[in-house]
Amino acid sequence: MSEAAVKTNAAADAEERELTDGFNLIIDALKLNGLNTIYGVPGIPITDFGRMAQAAGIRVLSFRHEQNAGYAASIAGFLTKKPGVCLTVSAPGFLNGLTALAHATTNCFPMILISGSSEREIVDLQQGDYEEMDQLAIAKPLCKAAFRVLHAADIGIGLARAIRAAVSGRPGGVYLDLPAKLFGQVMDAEAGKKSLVKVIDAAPAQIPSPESIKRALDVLKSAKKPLIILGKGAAYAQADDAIRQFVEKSGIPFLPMSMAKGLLPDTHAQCAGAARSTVLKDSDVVMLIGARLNWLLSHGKGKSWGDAPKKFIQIDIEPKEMDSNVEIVAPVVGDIGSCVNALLSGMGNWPAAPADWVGAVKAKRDDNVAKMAPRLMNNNVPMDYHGALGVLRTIVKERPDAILVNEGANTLDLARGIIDIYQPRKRIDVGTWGIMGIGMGYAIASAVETGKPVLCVEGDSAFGFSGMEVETICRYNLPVCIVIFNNDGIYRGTDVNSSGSSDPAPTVFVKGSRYDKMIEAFGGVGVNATSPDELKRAVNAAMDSGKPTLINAVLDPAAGSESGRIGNLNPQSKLKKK
Ligand code: ADP
Ligand code: TZD
Ligand code: MG
Repeated sequence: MSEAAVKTNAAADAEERELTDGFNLIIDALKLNGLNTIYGVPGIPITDFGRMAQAAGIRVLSFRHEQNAGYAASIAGFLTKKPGVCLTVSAPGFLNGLTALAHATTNCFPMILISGSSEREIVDLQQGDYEEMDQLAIAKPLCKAAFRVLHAADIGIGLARAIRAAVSGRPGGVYLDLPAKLFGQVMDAEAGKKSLVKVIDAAPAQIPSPESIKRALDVLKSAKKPLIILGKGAAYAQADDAIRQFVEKSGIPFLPMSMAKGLLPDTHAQCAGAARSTVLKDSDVVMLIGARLNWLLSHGKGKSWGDAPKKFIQIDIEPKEMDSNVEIVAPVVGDIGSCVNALLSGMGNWPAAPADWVGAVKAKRDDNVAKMAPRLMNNNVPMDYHGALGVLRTIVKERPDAILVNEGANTLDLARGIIDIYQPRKRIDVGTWGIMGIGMGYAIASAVETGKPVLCVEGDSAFGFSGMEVETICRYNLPVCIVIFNNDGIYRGTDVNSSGSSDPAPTVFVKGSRYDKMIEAFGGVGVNATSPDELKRAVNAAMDSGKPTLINAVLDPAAGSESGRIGNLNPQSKLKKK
């Protein structure tokens, strides 16, 4: 046969064989594993990938900034127990997404950041490719695992590894590096199909040892003043019924961490939310369920925990979490569903919780709630936090299935305490880092993943970090109502520049800003609310209509305090000039 004839035969063969490529294999691998939503920002080298994914039935939500897309993916992971997927371009897009990946890891949310990258040969020789960066190396210390796929035939395995790493054990963020060349790599379609992996049992149950369960129950039974603390790991676990049964059977007061609110309603007879300082100080045995003894719990020691000796029981999937801050006398390592069910089975005829303790906690709580009540009914103009939050508290009570997103300083701390939550995973907020900027990303993912209405309660500063995504909310016509607590600045709007120059002080913004006008630019509903009554009307109208709405709630600029409730963490100079 002549050389020309051989070539023609080979071409004919190739034509007959069905082919696939990197683009299609990534899409097929995602779909095979039930990852049907992508949050991202398009550009080289992933523009066509986004289009093709959309055409193939994946929901592709295009954001204005990768950080917001990343936060959306991270909370999608929290809400669904499947890794949220964020897709970015190389170097700058990747870096923008990286904050969210680190955030996901810190908060124990499963997420996969997929970034396109430039050519390895050029990156490794540092020859200056378009958006050149050694992304894999940079991602590694900031996430739970990081992988790169170089060959189309490895896409299936690469994604399987990413999914397992994200959701198994303690969940976290995973980086998946996809160089531009991979997308166009062609291979035989049949072989491609075979190379895909449907991950079986991605987060296997981790059964606690029977001894650890017995030890924990013995310690708990010995307590005179027991306390259960529920953390966002317990909310993530989706073992809602078992947790409720366990808490109720034990009769022990429980304290929900911010994002664990609603696992049992905040109005539950055993809820000690409004008696927080009392129960931390006076308890003698504390059982942590999916909550770490980090700064949010004052590391389990010091003034807020009082002088009385305490014993800690901790349930967590991560063995290394035990003894991280104080001694854990009864570590229970396993997934929360398995652990709590094992506790329930071992409880037998559980004695009633000590009545004097339960009574004392309830009395303190009822007293605090009663003291707060009149402040929440005030109709002051300009509004203060309590007047505005009193209104929102009632609205959430009447609409318990709405998801509340919350960020800010005073806006966060006061809303967390005042707005009762009635169902699991209905309150999402700044999390472990106390981060500003989660607002719009969280709102978008909540609406997309759950189909429920979303209420965002945002400080004016907090909102600014993700504010441009109101266009995204309008574009996808999501049922999101944003309320901005506008006090003209960070903590307060009253700071003055003591230098005598005309610059404003670092913590204040333009006075009398009208954030409501922002959403009007994109066809959403904007409302300026100056009193609790106006606020109430506007929020109810937004929640009824489901239309994207932004309410500028005009607050007294002097109403807040420096750093909200965590002013004690804020170093302040005693030498500063007045
Ligand atoms: P919070 O901020 O609400 O106090 P943290 O984020 O500090 O909560 O703690 C959550 C804990 O829950 C982490 O230590 C994490 O390992 C753990 N966790 C997450 N998911 C599970 C699960 N399914 N089973 C057991 N523990 C879990
Ligand atoms: N940047 C990031 C990413 N996270 C942060 N937490 C901060 C900066 C610092 N910071 C806070 O801790 S709260 C806050 C900032 C900038 C804003 C508080 O102002 P606000 O809320 O308007 O959102 P209030 O109601 O005025 O207190
Ligand atoms: Mg403010």
